[in-house]
Amino acid sequence: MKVLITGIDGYSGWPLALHLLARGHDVAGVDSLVTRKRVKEVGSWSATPIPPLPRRLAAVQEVLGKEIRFYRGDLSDWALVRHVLETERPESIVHLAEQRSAPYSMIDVHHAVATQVENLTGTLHLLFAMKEVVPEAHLVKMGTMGEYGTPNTDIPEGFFETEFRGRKDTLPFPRQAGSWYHWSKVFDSGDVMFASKIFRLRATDVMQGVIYGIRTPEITDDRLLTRFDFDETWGTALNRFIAQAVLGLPLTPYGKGEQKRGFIALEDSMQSLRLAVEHPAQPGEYRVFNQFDAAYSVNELAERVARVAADLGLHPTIDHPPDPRVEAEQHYYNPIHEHLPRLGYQRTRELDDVIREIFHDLIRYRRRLAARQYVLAPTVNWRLPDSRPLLGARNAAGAAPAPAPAEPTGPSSANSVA
Ligand code: USQ
Repeated sequence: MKVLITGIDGYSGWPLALHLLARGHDVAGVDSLVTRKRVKEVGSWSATPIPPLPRRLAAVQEVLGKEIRFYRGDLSDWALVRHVLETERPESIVHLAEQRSAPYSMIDVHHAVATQVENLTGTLHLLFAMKEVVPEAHLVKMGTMGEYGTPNTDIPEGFFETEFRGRKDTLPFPRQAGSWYHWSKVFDSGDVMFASKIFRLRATDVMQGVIYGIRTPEITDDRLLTRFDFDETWGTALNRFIAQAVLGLPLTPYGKGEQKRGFIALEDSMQSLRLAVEHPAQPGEYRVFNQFDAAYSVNELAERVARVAADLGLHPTIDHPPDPRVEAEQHYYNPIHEHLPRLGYQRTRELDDVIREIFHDLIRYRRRLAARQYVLAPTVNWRLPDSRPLLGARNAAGAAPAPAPAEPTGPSSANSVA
């Protein structure tokens, strides 16, 4: 199948391209490379060294013997979006090109606005371009489980049956997002649902849980590694906890640590996106998949990381910094996730095995973590606007960091855990 991936240079976009190529799909991608810039903006870098895009593409050619057609540009550019769709005429579009960080969107008014304008504009451009150029194509849109928030009821897959004053209907389940980023995804979902109705587009909205992991089977060469963020803004909980353990820093479940989320391994997330691509929605159909394997509290994650770390001879402690976010620190959480298994989805990775795998890689790249250690502390506070005055220029204590050493691109020596 001809698949276009928007956001192909990102954490999920890159391994998805490799996964689809390995299964015989034809892959093209578009990306503005803005995540690379934004990670620099907060003073960080990927723990795994990511080659410049042309070298990444050359590595795909050399290692996998496959070609990815690449377009550099931003989905805010209507002419570019039309051009890519007219040139590629994809059968399926996996839309990942959005600002993906909740803390980044909470930094100040400018980051909130940039997040919402960018995410909504890109999606609207894609929807209109699909209508004009490839109305038969299927859109697989990356949403987020965080759109639902943490209601005190089970969470259905997008829609639920309800009765009010004696009348029944099937309606979208209420959304109660917890950041400007998560709200941008809610608004996007509304736009995709509406466009599928009026333009009769095929659409799947994937409510993605928190993804963890560093490797997929197609990553057989260091040049094919995906990015791995560990800073407060771009790194997600489990990935950050492992980076903290490698550096001998306390793990940081925020507040009481009983906030639960749905989690899925990177490799299984790729499997589920492929299944969505290979089983398109019907014309005019807007369907919603909840995409995660199991729910864990952040305390459980920290404890599991600490156990695996102990097996590796590390002895991390667990700290509970005050929660910088406005979120329930203890709550009911039981989302339903049945649609993907009906398409054949099966979990293949166990949490502890992936934690071990991430440790293995992060120990190799310990020097890169150590050189950016100051980005780990939480400084973006949901309650205080403009809580982080100078991105990338201050450490947690408010002092400017020492000038950054040159970026080490090779792994540290294998046993440099201390
Ligand atoms: N958390 C900690 N300690 C940390 C970092 C995070 O306790 O050091 C907590 C947060 O307070 C939150 C939970 O871990 O309760 C998850 O936070 P996260 O940073 O791992 O993930 P989140 O901000 O929710 O966003 C991530 C991705 C986003 C995706 C979302 C899926 O960055 O793109 O949409 O996961 S979900 O969480 O289901 O909405």
